Amino acid sequence: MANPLFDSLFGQHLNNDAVFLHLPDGSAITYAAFLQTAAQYAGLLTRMGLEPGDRLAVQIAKSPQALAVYAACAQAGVVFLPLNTAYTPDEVSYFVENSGARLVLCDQAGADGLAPVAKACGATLETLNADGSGSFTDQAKAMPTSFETVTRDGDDLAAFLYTSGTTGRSKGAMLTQNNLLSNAQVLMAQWRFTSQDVLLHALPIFHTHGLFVASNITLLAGGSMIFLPGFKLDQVIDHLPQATTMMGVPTFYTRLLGDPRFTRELVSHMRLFVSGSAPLLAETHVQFEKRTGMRILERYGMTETNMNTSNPYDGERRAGTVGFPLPGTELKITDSKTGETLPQGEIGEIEVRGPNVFKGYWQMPEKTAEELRADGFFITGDLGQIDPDGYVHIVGRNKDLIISGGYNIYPKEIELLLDQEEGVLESAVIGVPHPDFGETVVGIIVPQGDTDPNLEQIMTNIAKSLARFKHPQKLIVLPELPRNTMGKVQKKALRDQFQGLFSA
Ligand code: MLC
Ligand code: AMP
Repeated sequence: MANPLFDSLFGQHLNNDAVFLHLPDGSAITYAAFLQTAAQYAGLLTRMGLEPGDRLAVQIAKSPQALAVYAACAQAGVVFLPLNTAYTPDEVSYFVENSGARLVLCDQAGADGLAPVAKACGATLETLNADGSGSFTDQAKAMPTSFETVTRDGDDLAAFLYTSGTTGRSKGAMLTQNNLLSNAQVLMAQWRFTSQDVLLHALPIFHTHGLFVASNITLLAGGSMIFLPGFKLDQVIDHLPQATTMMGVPTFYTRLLGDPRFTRELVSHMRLFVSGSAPLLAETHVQFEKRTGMRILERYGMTETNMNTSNPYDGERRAGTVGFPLPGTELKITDSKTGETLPQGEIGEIEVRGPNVFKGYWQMPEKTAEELRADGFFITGDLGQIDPDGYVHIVGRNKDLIISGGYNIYPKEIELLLDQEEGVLESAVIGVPHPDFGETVVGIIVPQGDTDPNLEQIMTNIAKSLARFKHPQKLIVLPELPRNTMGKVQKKALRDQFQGLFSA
Protein backbone atom coordinates (compact mmCIF):
# COMPACT_ATOMS: atom_id res chain seq x y z
CA MET A 1 0.00 0.00 0.00
CA ALA A 2 1.22 3.47 -0.82
CA ASN A 3 0.22 4.90 2.54
CA PRO A 4 -0.98 2.10 4.83
CA LEU A 5 -2.57 4.25 7.52
CA PHE A 6 -4.41 6.61 5.22
CA ASP A 7 -5.44 3.95 2.73
CA SER A 8 -6.79 1.57 5.38
CA LEU A 9 -8.57 4.06 7.60
CA PHE A 10 -9.64 6.77 5.20
CA GLY A 11 -8.82 5.93 1.59
CA GLN A 12 -11.30 3.05 1.44
CA HIS A 13 -14.11 5.55 2.14
CA LEU A 14 -13.36 8.27 -0.45
CA ASN A 15 -16.62 7.59 -2.27
CA ASN A 16 -18.57 6.27 0.69
CA ASP A 17 -21.86 8.13 1.10
CA ALA A 18 -22.62 6.48 4.43
CA VAL A 19 -22.70 8.66 7.52
CA PHE A 20 -19.42 8.89 9.39
CA LEU A 21 -20.29 11.48 12.07
CA HIS A 22 -23.64 12.19 13.72
CA LEU A 23 -23.51 15.58 15.42
CA PRO A 24 -25.46 16.66 18.51
CA ASP A 25 -27.51 19.21 16.52
CA GLY A 26 -28.99 16.34 14.49
CA SER A 27 -26.89 16.92 11.38
CA ALA A 28 -24.59 14.31 9.90
CA ILE A 29 -21.40 14.19 7.84
CA THR A 30 -20.78 11.44 5.32
CA TYR A 31 -17.44 9.76 4.85
CA ALA A 32 -17.12 11.29 1.39
CA ALA A 33 -17.78 14.83 2.65
CA PHE A 34 -15.42 14.39 5.59
CA LEU A 35 -12.65 13.22 3.29
CA GLN A 36 -13.16 16.11 0.89
CA THR A 37 -12.56 18.49 3.79
CA ALA A 38 -9.52 16.46 4.84
CA ALA A 39 -8.19 16.64 1.26
CA GLN A 40 -8.53 20.44 1.33
CA TYR A 41 -6.60 20.55 4.60
CA ALA A 42 -3.92 18.22 3.22
CA GLY A 43 -3.59 20.48 0.18
CA LEU A 44 -3.27 23.53 2.39
CA LEU A 45 -0.66 21.93 4.64
CA THR A 46 1.39 21.11 1.56
CA ARG A 47 0.95 24.62 0.16
CA MET A 48 2.11 26.01 3.49
CA GLY A 49 5.34 24.13 2.99
CA LEU A 50 4.85 21.22 5.39
CA GLU A 51 6.67 18.16 4.16
CA PRO A 52 6.26 14.52 5.05
CA GLY A 53 7.69 13.97 8.53
CA ASP A 54 7.12 17.60 9.64
CA ARG A 55 5.10 18.05 12.84
CA LEU A 56 1.78 19.84 13.14
CA ALA A 57 0.85 20.75 16.74
CA VAL A 58 -2.86 21.24 17.38
CA GLN A 59 -4.56 22.57 20.48
CA ILE A 60 -8.13 22.82 19.25
CA ALA A 61 -11.59 21.92 20.49
CA LYS A 62 -13.06 18.60 19.46
CA SER A 63 -14.99 18.99 16.21
CA PRO A 64 -15.38 17.19 12.87
CA GLN A 65 -12.86 19.66 11.46
CA ALA A 66 -10.36 18.78 14.18
CA LEU A 67 -10.66 15.11 13.26
CA ALA A 68 -10.26 16.04 9.58
CA VAL A 69 -6.89 17.60 10.47
CA TYR A 70 -5.80 14.16 11.70
CA ALA A 71 -6.95 12.61 8.41
CA ALA A 72 -5.18 15.38 6.46
CA CYS A 73 -1.93 14.70 8.29
CA ALA A 74 -2.17 11.01 7.43
CA GLN A 75 -2.82 11.86 3.78
CA ALA A 76 -0.01 14.41 3.54
CA GLY A 77 2.46 12.36 5.61
CA VAL A 78 2.63 15.05 8.28
CA VAL A 79 3.11 13.97 11.91
CA PHE A 80 0.00 14.78 13.95
CA LEU A 81 0.70 16.20 17.42
CA PRO A 82 -2.52 16.77 19.39
CA LEU A 83 -2.41 18.67 22.69
CA ASN A 84 -4.80 18.74 25.62
CA THR A 85 -6.96 21.86 25.31
CA ALA A 86 -6.46 22.48 29.04
CA TYR A 87 -2.71 23.06 28.68
CA THR A 88 -1.47 26.57 29.46
CA PRO A 89 0.74 28.46 26.97
CA ASP A 90 3.72 27.62 29.24
CA GLU A 91 3.00 23.93 28.80
CA VAL A 92 2.36 24.20 25.06
CA SER A 93 5.54 26.16 24.58
CA TYR A 94 7.60 23.13 25.62
CA PHE A 95 5.80 20.78 23.21
CA VAL A 96 6.11 23.13 20.25
CA GLU A 97 9.75 23.80 20.91
CA ASN A 98 10.68 20.20 21.68
CA SER A 99 8.89 18.77 18.65
CA GLY A 100 10.11 21.45 16.26
CA ALA A 101 6.54 21.82 14.98
CA ARG A 102 6.32 23.78 11.73
CA LEU A 103 2.70 24.79 12.23
CA VAL A 104 0.55 25.35 15.33
CA LEU A 105 -3.23 25.26 15.13
CA CYS A 106 -5.24 26.72 17.99
CA ASP A 107 -8.58 28.43 18.48
CA GLN A 108 -9.01 32.19 18.31
CA ALA A 109 -9.24 32.49 22.09
CA GLY A 110 -5.85 30.84 22.50
CA ALA A 111 -4.14 32.67 19.64
CA ASP A 112 -2.89 35.65 21.65
CA GLY A 113 -1.29 33.40 24.25
CA LEU A 114 0.28 31.08 21.67
CA ALA A 115 1.43 33.63 19.08
CA PRO A 116 4.66 34.42 21.01
CA VAL A 117 5.21 30.69 21.61
CA ALA A 118 4.93 29.89 17.90
CA LYS A 119 7.08 32.87 16.95
CA ALA A 120 9.84 31.94 19.39
CA CYS A 121 9.91 28.44 17.88
CA GLY A 122 9.83 29.60 14.27
CA ALA A 123 6.42 27.99 13.69
CA THR A 124 3.45 29.44 11.84
CA LEU A 125 0.21 29.92 13.80
CA GLU A 126 -3.24 29.47 12.30
CA THR A 127 -6.64 29.21 13.93
CA LEU A 128 -9.38 26.58 13.86
CA ASN A 129 -12.32 27.18 16.20
CA ALA A 130 -14.82 24.73 17.67
CA ASP A 131 -17.43 25.78 15.07
CA GLY A 132 -15.04 25.07 12.21
CA SER A 133 -14.27 28.73 11.47
CA GLY A 134 -10.76 30.19 11.57
CA SER A 135 -7.86 31.28 9.41
CA PHE A 136 -6.91 27.69 8.60
CA THR A 137 -10.35 26.66 7.36
CA ASP A 138 -10.83 29.98 5.54
CA GLN A 139 -7.75 29.28 3.45
CA ALA A 140 -8.64 25.61 2.99
CA LYS A 141 -11.93 26.49 1.30
CA ALA A 142 -10.03 27.52 -1.82
CA MET A 143 -8.22 24.18 -2.07
CA PRO A 144 -9.29 21.25 -4.27
CA THR A 145 -11.44 18.59 -2.64
CA SER A 146 -9.13 15.82 -3.69
CA PHE A 147 -5.47 15.35 -2.84
CA GLU A 148 -2.88 12.92 -4.09
CA THR A 149 -2.05 10.82 -1.06
CA VAL A 150 1.61 11.03 -0.10
CA THR A 151 3.41 7.71 -0.15
CA ARG A 152 4.49 6.56 3.30
CA ASP A 153 5.94 3.42 4.75
CA GLY A 154 4.33 1.57 7.65
CA ASP A 155 7.42 2.37 9.70
CA ASP A 156 7.12 6.12 9.09
CA LEU A 157 5.93 8.35 11.90
CA ALA A 158 2.22 9.14 12.05
CA ALA A 159 1.85 10.91 15.39
CA PHE A 160 3.65 12.29 18.41
CA LEU A 161 1.82 12.07 21.71
CA TYR A 162 3.53 13.74 24.63
CA THR A 163 3.59 11.90 27.89
CA SER A 164 5.08 13.25 31.08
CA GLY A 165 7.86 11.57 32.92
CA THR A 166 8.90 10.97 36.47
CA THR A 167 11.52 13.68 36.00
CA GLY A 168 8.75 16.15 35.20
CA ARG A 169 9.81 16.61 31.56
CA SER A 170 7.44 15.46 28.88
CA LYS A 171 8.59 13.05 26.22
CA GLY A 172 7.25 12.85 22.68
CA ALA A 173 6.21 9.24 22.05
CA MET A 174 6.82 8.55 18.34
CA LEU A 175 4.05 6.39 16.91
CA THR A 176 4.38 4.87 13.49
CA GLN A 177 1.68 4.15 10.95
CA ASN A 178 1.99 0.43 11.74
CA ASN A 179 1.74 0.99 15.50
CA LEU A 180 -1.66 2.61 14.99
CA LEU A 181 -2.92 0.42 12.20
CA SER A 182 -1.95 -2.94 13.70
CA ASN A 183 -3.70 -2.04 16.95
CA ALA A 184 -6.86 -0.87 15.20
CA GLN A 185 -6.97 -4.10 13.18
CA VAL A 186 -6.61 -6.28 16.25
CA LEU A 187 -9.18 -4.34 18.30
CA MET A 188 -11.72 -4.21 15.50
CA ALA A 189 -11.62 -7.99 15.31
CA GLN A 190 -11.51 -8.55 19.07
CA TRP A 191 -14.43 -6.25 19.78
CA ARG A 192 -16.36 -7.24 16.63
CA PHE A 193 -16.73 -3.79 15.12
CA THR A 194 -18.62 -3.60 11.82
CA SER A 195 -20.06 -0.95 9.53
CA GLN A 196 -23.33 -1.33 11.48
CA ASP A 197 -21.79 0.07 14.66
CA VAL A 198 -22.62 3.49 16.00
CA LEU A 199 -20.06 4.50 18.62
CA LEU A 200 -21.04 7.09 21.20
CA HIS A 201 -17.88 9.23 21.23
CA ALA A 202 -17.64 11.55 24.25
CA LEU A 203 -13.87 11.29 24.84
CA PRO A 204 -11.38 13.99 23.96
CA ILE A 205 -9.48 13.43 20.70
CA PHE A 206 -6.05 14.49 21.92
CA HIS A 207 -5.26 11.16 23.61
CA THR A 208 -4.85 7.56 22.52
CA HIS A 209 -8.25 6.47 23.82
CA GLY A 210 -10.51 8.90 21.95
CA LEU A 211 -8.26 9.47 18.94
CA PHE A 212 -6.80 6.10 18.09
CA VAL A 213 -8.82 3.45 19.87
CA ALA A 214 -12.28 4.90 19.26
CA SER A 215 -11.82 6.71 15.95
CA ASN A 216 -9.42 4.35 14.19
CA ILE A 217 -11.52 1.27 14.91
CA THR A 218 -14.67 2.99 13.66
CA LEU A 219 -12.89 4.15 10.51
CA LEU A 220 -11.43 0.75 9.80
CA ALA A 221 -14.83 -0.90 10.22
CA GLY A 222 -16.67 1.81 8.28
CA GLY A 223 -19.07 2.46 11.17
CA SER A 224 -20.26 5.81 12.45
CA MET A 225 -19.80 7.89 15.58
CA ILE A 226 -22.11 10.12 17.56
CA PHE A 227 -19.49 12.78 17.96
CA LEU A 228 -20.11 14.75 21.16
CA PRO A 229 -17.86 17.67 22.19
CA GLY A 230 -17.20 16.04 25.57
CA PHE A 231 -18.81 14.01 28.32
CA LYS A 232 -21.91 15.84 29.49
CA LEU A 233 -24.23 13.49 31.34
CA ASP A 234 -27.55 14.75 29.89
CA GLN A 235 -26.22 14.69 26.35
CA VAL A 236 -24.79 11.19 26.73
CA ILE A 237 -28.04 9.86 28.18
CA ASP A 238 -29.99 11.51 25.34
CA HIS A 239 -27.82 9.87 22.69
CA LEU A 240 -27.29 6.41 24.17
CA PRO A 241 -30.48 5.04 22.55
CA GLN A 242 -29.03 5.70 19.09
CA ALA A 243 -25.68 4.04 19.81
CA THR A 244 -24.51 0.43 19.72
CA THR A 245 -21.19 0.88 21.54
CA MET A 246 -19.46 3.32 23.87
CA MET A 247 -15.92 3.77 25.11
CA GLY A 248 -15.04 5.66 28.25
CA VAL A 249 -12.80 6.20 31.24
CA PRO A 250 -14.14 4.89 34.58
CA THR A 251 -15.46 8.37 35.52
CA PHE A 252 -17.95 8.08 32.61
CA TYR A 253 -19.36 4.90 34.13
CA THR A 254 -19.51 6.12 37.73
CA ARG A 255 -21.28 9.28 36.54
CA LEU A 256 -23.78 7.24 34.51
CA LEU A 257 -24.43 4.93 37.45
CA GLY A 258 -25.07 7.96 39.63
CA ASP A 259 -28.03 8.92 37.43
CA PRO A 260 -31.41 7.13 37.79
CA ARG A 261 -32.12 7.64 34.06
CA PHE A 262 -29.33 5.19 33.30
CA THR A 263 -31.37 1.99 33.19
CA ARG A 264 -31.42 -1.41 31.58
CA GLU A 265 -34.06 -0.16 29.12
CA LEU A 266 -31.95 2.84 28.09
CA VAL A 267 -29.08 0.57 26.97
CA SER A 268 -31.03 -2.52 25.96
CA HIS A 269 -29.89 -2.30 22.33
CA MET A 270 -26.20 -1.55 23.16
CA ARG A 271 -23.81 -4.38 22.41
CA LEU A 272 -20.59 -3.12 24.04
CA PHE A 273 -19.26 -0.77 26.72
CA VAL A 274 -15.46 -0.49 26.92
CA SER A 275 -13.51 1.04 29.81
CA GLY A 276 -9.85 1.96 30.06
CA SER A 277 -7.15 4.56 30.76
CA ALA A 278 -7.52 4.14 34.52
CA PRO A 279 -8.52 1.33 36.86
CA LEU A 280 -12.20 0.46 36.85
CA LEU A 281 -13.16 -0.45 40.40
CA ALA A 282 -14.50 -4.00 40.64
CA GLU A 283 -17.40 -2.41 42.51
CA THR A 284 -18.28 -0.26 39.47
CA HIS A 285 -18.13 -3.33 37.25
CA VAL A 286 -20.52 -5.19 39.54
CA GLN A 287 -22.92 -2.26 39.94
CA PHE A 288 -22.97 -1.78 36.18
CA GLU A 289 -23.95 -5.38 35.62
CA LYS A 290 -26.66 -5.18 38.26
CA ARG A 291 -28.12 -2.06 36.67
CA THR A 292 -27.86 -2.97 33.00
CA GLY A 293 -27.42 -6.73 32.80
CA MET A 294 -24.25 -6.08 30.77
CA ARG A 295 -20.60 -6.39 31.71
CA ILE A 296 -18.19 -3.60 30.91
CA LEU A 297 -15.23 -4.79 28.86
CA GLU A 298 -12.06 -3.47 30.47
CA ARG A 299 -8.83 -3.16 28.54
CA TYR A 300 -5.37 -1.78 29.28
CA GLY A 301 -3.18 0.49 27.23
CA MET A 302 -0.73 3.34 27.19
CA THR A 303 0.31 6.22 25.00
CA GLU A 304 3.56 4.44 24.12
CA THR A 305 2.02 1.07 23.35
CA ASN A 306 -1.56 1.63 22.25
CA MET A 307 -3.69 -1.21 23.64
CA ASN A 308 -1.97 -4.21 25.23
CA THR A 309 -4.64 -6.37 26.80
CA SER A 310 -8.38 -6.79 26.70
CA ASN A 311 -11.03 -8.78 28.46
CA PRO A 312 -12.72 -11.18 26.04
CA TYR A 313 -15.70 -10.22 23.91
CA ASP A 314 -17.04 -13.75 24.29
CA GLY A 315 -16.17 -15.37 27.56
CA GLU A 316 -15.86 -14.01 31.06
CA ARG A 317 -15.11 -10.31 31.48
CA ARG A 318 -13.50 -10.53 34.87
CA ALA A 319 -13.93 -7.57 37.24
CA GLY A 320 -10.69 -6.06 38.51
CA THR A 321 -8.66 -7.48 35.62
CA VAL A 322 -7.62 -6.14 32.23
CA GLY A 323 -7.99 -9.47 30.48
CA PHE A 324 -5.51 -11.19 28.18
CA PRO A 325 -2.67 -9.91 26.00
CA LEU A 326 -4.02 -8.98 22.57
CA PRO A 327 -3.09 -11.21 19.63
CA GLY A 328 0.39 -10.21 18.47
CA THR A 329 1.31 -8.57 21.79
CA GLU A 330 3.61 -10.39 24.19
CA LEU A 331 3.32 -9.56 27.87
CA LYS A 332 5.57 -10.68 30.71
CA ILE A 333 5.94 -9.91 34.39
CA THR A 334 9.49 -9.18 35.41
CA ASP A 335 11.59 -8.36 38.43
CA SER A 336 11.97 -4.57 38.42
CA LYS A 337 15.60 -4.77 39.52
CA THR A 338 16.95 -7.62 37.39
CA GLY A 339 14.54 -7.63 34.46
CA GLU A 340 14.21 -11.42 34.84
CA THR A 341 10.82 -12.96 34.09
CA LEU A 342 9.07 -13.92 37.33
CA PRO A 343 7.32 -17.22 37.99
CA GLN A 344 3.63 -17.31 37.07
CA GLY A 345 1.45 -15.60 39.67
CA GLU A 346 4.08 -13.29 41.13
CA ILE A 347 3.73 -9.53 41.15
CA GLY A 348 6.21 -7.57 39.06
CA GLU A 349 6.76 -5.04 36.32
CA ILE A 350 4.58 -5.41 33.23
CA GLU A 351 6.62 -5.47 30.02
CA VAL A 352 5.10 -5.63 26.55
CA ARG A 353 6.36 -6.21 23.01
CA GLY A 354 4.57 -6.16 19.68
CA PRO A 355 3.75 -4.14 16.57
CA ASN A 356 1.75 -1.79 18.81
CA VAL A 357 4.82 -0.61 20.72
CA PHE A 358 6.15 2.84 19.79
CA LYS A 359 9.47 3.68 18.16
CA GLY A 360 10.96 5.67 21.03
CA TYR A 361 10.93 9.15 22.52
CA TRP A 362 11.65 12.01 20.15
CA GLN A 363 15.27 13.09 20.47
CA MET A 364 15.69 11.35 23.82
CA PRO A 365 17.79 8.25 23.14
CA GLU A 366 18.75 7.83 26.80
CA LYS A 367 15.14 7.95 28.00
CA THR A 368 14.18 5.56 25.22
CA ALA A 369 16.91 3.12 26.24
CA GLU A 370 15.77 3.24 29.87
CA GLU A 371 12.27 2.09 29.01
CA LEU A 372 12.48 0.28 25.70
CA ARG A 373 14.78 -2.73 25.83
CA ALA A 374 17.01 -3.64 22.90
CA ASP A 375 14.92 -6.81 22.44
CA GLY A 376 11.77 -4.68 21.91
CA PHE A 377 10.12 -5.11 25.31
CA PHE A 378 8.75 -1.86 26.75
CA ILE A 379 8.88 -1.43 30.52
CA THR A 380 5.46 -0.01 31.30
CA GLY A 381 5.98 1.14 34.88
CA ASP A 382 2.79 -0.71 35.82
CA LEU A 383 2.90 -3.51 38.34
CA GLY A 384 0.91 -6.59 37.50
CA GLN A 385 0.21 -10.22 38.09
CA ILE A 386 -1.19 -12.97 35.89
CA ASP A 387 -3.78 -15.22 37.52
CA PRO A 388 -3.98 -18.99 36.91
CA ASP A 389 -6.53 -18.43 34.12
CA GLY A 390 -4.24 -16.00 32.31
CA TYR A 391 -6.07 -12.79 33.19
CA VAL A 392 -3.73 -9.83 33.78
CA HIS A 393 -4.31 -7.84 36.97
CA ILE A 394 -2.81 -4.37 37.40
CA VAL A 395 -1.97 -4.12 41.06
CA GLY A 396 -0.08 -0.85 41.27
CA ARG A 397 2.45 1.44 39.64
CA ASN A 398 6.18 1.48 39.73
CA LYS A 399 6.07 5.08 38.54
CA ASP A 400 5.06 8.19 40.44
CA LEU A 401 1.89 8.95 38.53
CA ILE A 402 -1.62 10.12 39.39
CA ILE A 403 -4.52 9.33 37.04
CA SER A 404 -7.41 11.74 37.55
CA GLY A 405 -10.49 11.17 35.42
CA GLY A 406 -8.27 9.42 32.87
CA TYR A 407 -5.73 12.25 32.66
CA ASN A 408 -2.18 11.51 33.73
CA ILE A 409 -0.52 13.86 36.17
CA TYR A 410 3.11 13.53 37.13
CA PRO A 411 3.71 14.72 40.71
CA LYS A 412 7.26 15.81 39.90
CA GLU A 413 6.03 18.56 37.60
CA ILE A 414 3.93 20.06 40.41
CA GLU A 415 6.58 19.53 43.10
CA LEU A 416 9.11 21.47 41.02
CA LEU A 417 6.71 24.44 40.97
CA LEU A 418 5.80 24.18 44.65
CA ASP A 419 9.45 24.02 45.68
CA GLN A 420 10.10 27.38 44.00
CA GLU A 421 7.39 29.11 46.02
CA GLU A 422 8.21 31.49 48.83
CA GLY A 423 8.14 29.89 52.26
CA VAL A 424 8.33 26.32 50.89
CA LEU A 425 11.23 24.17 52.00
CA GLU A 426 10.12 21.06 50.14
CA SER A 427 6.98 19.37 48.89
CA ALA A 428 5.45 16.04 47.96
CA VAL A 429 2.51 15.63 45.62
CA ILE A 430 0.35 12.54 45.98
CA GLY A 431 -2.83 11.06 44.52
CA VAL A 432 -5.66 10.18 46.89
CA PRO A 433 -8.93 8.37 46.13
CA HIS A 434 -11.68 10.57 44.71
CA PRO A 435 -15.29 9.47 44.12
CA ASP A 436 -15.61 11.15 40.70
CA PHE A 437 -12.08 11.23 39.26
CA GLY A 438 -10.79 7.97 40.79
CA GLU A 439 -7.76 9.81 42.12
CA THR A 440 -7.09 13.47 42.75
CA VAL A 441 -4.07 15.63 43.50
CA VAL A 442 -3.00 16.71 46.99
CA GLY A 443 0.12 18.79 47.66
CA ILE A 444 2.02 18.43 50.93
CA ILE A 445 4.22 21.37 51.85
CA VAL A 446 6.97 21.63 54.44
CA PRO A 447 7.46 25.28 55.40
CA GLN A 448 10.77 27.05 55.42
CA GLY A 449 11.43 28.50 58.89
CA ASP A 450 8.62 29.34 61.28
CA THR A 451 6.27 31.35 59.08
CA ASP A 452 3.22 29.67 57.62
CA PRO A 453 3.31 29.63 53.81
CA ASN A 454 0.50 31.55 52.09
CA LEU A 455 -1.34 28.59 50.54
CA GLU A 456 -3.77 30.71 48.56
CA GLN A 457 -0.95 32.68 46.98
CA ILE A 458 0.94 29.48 46.20
CA MET A 459 -2.12 28.02 44.46
CA THR A 460 -2.55 31.19 42.40
CA ASN A 461 1.09 31.18 41.40
CA ILE A 462 1.37 27.56 40.33
CA ALA A 463 -2.02 27.67 38.58
CA LYS A 464 -0.57 30.08 36.00
CA SER A 465 1.58 27.41 34.43
CA LEU A 466 -0.44 24.25 35.12
CA ALA A 467 -3.47 22.91 33.28
CA ARG A 468 -6.58 23.05 35.47
CA PHE A 469 -6.84 19.27 35.87
CA LYS A 470 -3.36 19.19 37.44
CA HIS A 471 -4.17 21.72 40.17
CA PRO A 472 -3.95 20.27 43.67
CA GLN A 473 -7.43 19.99 45.17
CA LYS A 474 -5.84 20.68 48.51
CA LEU A 475 -2.53 21.91 49.92
CA ILE A 476 -1.57 20.60 53.34
CA VAL A 477 1.26 21.82 55.58
CA LEU A 478 3.31 19.23 57.47
CA PRO A 479 6.36 19.90 59.64
CA GLU A 480 8.32 17.23 57.74
CA LEU A 481 7.94 14.51 55.12
CA PRO A 482 8.12 10.85 56.12
CA ARG A 483 11.36 9.32 54.81
CA ASN A 484 12.92 5.88 54.82
CA THR A 485 16.42 5.17 56.06
CA MET A 486 17.80 6.06 52.62
CA GLY A 487 16.18 9.49 52.90
CA LYS A 488 13.56 8.75 50.21
CA VAL A 489 10.15 10.35 50.74
CA GLN A 490 7.60 7.70 51.68
CA LYS A 491 4.68 8.65 49.49
CA LYS A 492 2.79 5.53 50.45
CA ALA A 493 2.73 6.67 54.07
CA LEU A 494 1.36 10.05 52.93
CA ARG A 495 -1.25 8.41 50.71
CA ASP A 496 -2.33 6.20 53.62
CA GLN A 497 -2.55 9.21 55.93
CA PHE A 498 -4.68 11.27 53.55
CA GLN A 499 -6.66 8.57 51.74
CA GLY A 500 -9.95 9.59 53.35
CA LEU A 501 -9.79 13.28 52.39
CA PHE A 502 -12.32 13.04 49.58
CA SER A 503 -14.25 9.94 50.59
CA ALA A 504 -17.81 10.02 49.33
C1 MLC B 1 -11.84 18.20 34.11
N1 MLC B 1 -11.36 18.66 35.29
C2 MLC B 1 -10.61 17.73 35.85
C3 MLC B 1 -10.63 16.65 34.97
N2 MLC B 1 -11.39 16.96 33.90
N3 MLC B 1 -9.93 17.71 37.01
C4 MLC B 1 -9.26 16.60 37.30
N4 MLC B 1 -9.23 15.52 36.49
C5 MLC B 1 -9.89 15.52 35.32
N5 MLC B 1 -9.85 14.47 34.50
C6 MLC B 1 -11.60 19.94 35.94
C7 MLC B 1 -12.35 20.92 35.10
O1 MLC B 1 -11.40 21.76 34.48
C8 MLC B 1 -13.23 21.65 36.09
O2 MLC B 1 -12.50 22.66 36.68
C9 MLC B 1 -13.49 20.62 37.15
O3 MLC B 1 -12.44 19.66 37.03
C10 MLC B 1 -14.80 19.90 37.02
O4 MLC B 1 -15.15 19.81 35.67
P1 MLC B 1 -16.20 18.79 35.13
O5 MLC B 1 -17.16 19.56 34.30
O6 MLC B 1 -16.71 17.90 36.18
O7 MLC B 1 -15.24 17.94 34.22
P2 MLC B 1 -15.56 17.45 32.83
O8 MLC B 1 -15.36 18.51 31.84
O9 MLC B 1 -16.88 16.77 32.91
O10 MLC B 1 -14.39 16.39 32.59
C11 MLC B 1 -14.30 15.20 33.30
C12 MLC B 1 -14.03 14.07 32.31
C13 MLC B 1 -12.82 14.46 31.47
C14 MLC B 1 -13.81 12.81 33.09
C15 MLC B 1 -15.26 13.90 31.40
O11 MLC B 1 -11.72 14.68 32.32
C16 MLC B 1 -12.49 13.46 30.44
O12 MLC B 1 -13.07 13.43 29.35
N6 MLC B 1 -11.53 12.55 30.72
C17 MLC B 1 -11.08 11.57 29.75
C18 MLC B 1 -9.59 11.58 29.67
C19 MLC B 1 -9.07 10.64 28.59
O13 MLC B 1 -9.55 10.60 27.47
N7 MLC B 1 -8.04 9.88 28.89
C20 MLC B 1 -7.47 8.91 27.98
C21 MLC B 1 -5.96 9.01 28.03
S1 MLC B 1 -5.25 7.80 26.94
P3 MLC B 1 -13.22 23.88 37.43
O14 MLC B 1 -12.43 25.03 36.95
O15 MLC B 1 -14.63 23.90 37.02
O16 MLC B 1 -13.04 23.58 38.88
C22 MLC B 1 -4.64 6.62 27.98
C23 MLC B 1 -4.25 5.33 27.38
C24 MLC B 1 -5.37 4.37 27.54
O17 MLC B 1 -4.66 6.77 29.15
O18 MLC B 1 -5.18 3.26 28.05
O19 MLC B 1 -6.45 4.75 27.14
P1 AMP C 1 -1.07 7.23 29.37
O1 AMP C 1 0.37 7.45 29.63
O2 AMP C 1 -1.91 8.44 29.46
O3 AMP C 1 -1.23 6.53 28.12
O4 AMP C 1 -1.60 6.30 30.53
C1 AMP C 1 -1.25 4.96 30.57
C2 AMP C 1 -1.42 4.42 31.95
O5 AMP C 1 -2.81 4.36 32.28
C3 AMP C 1 -0.96 2.99 32.07
O6 AMP C 1 0.44 2.90 32.22
C4 AMP C 1 -1.72 2.52 33.28
O7 AMP C 1 -1.07 2.93 34.47
C5 AMP C 1 -3.03 3.29 33.14
N1 AMP C 1 -4.10 2.44 32.61
C6 AMP C 1 -4.60 2.36 31.36
N2 AMP C 1 -5.62 1.48 31.29
C7 AMP C 1 -5.77 0.98 32.54
C8 AMP C 1 -6.65 0.03 33.14
N3 AMP C 1 -7.60 -0.57 32.46
N4 AMP C 1 -6.50 -0.24 34.46
C9 AMP C 1 -5.54 0.36 35.19
N5 AMP C 1 -4.69 1.28 34.69
C10 AMP C 1 -4.80 1.59 33.38
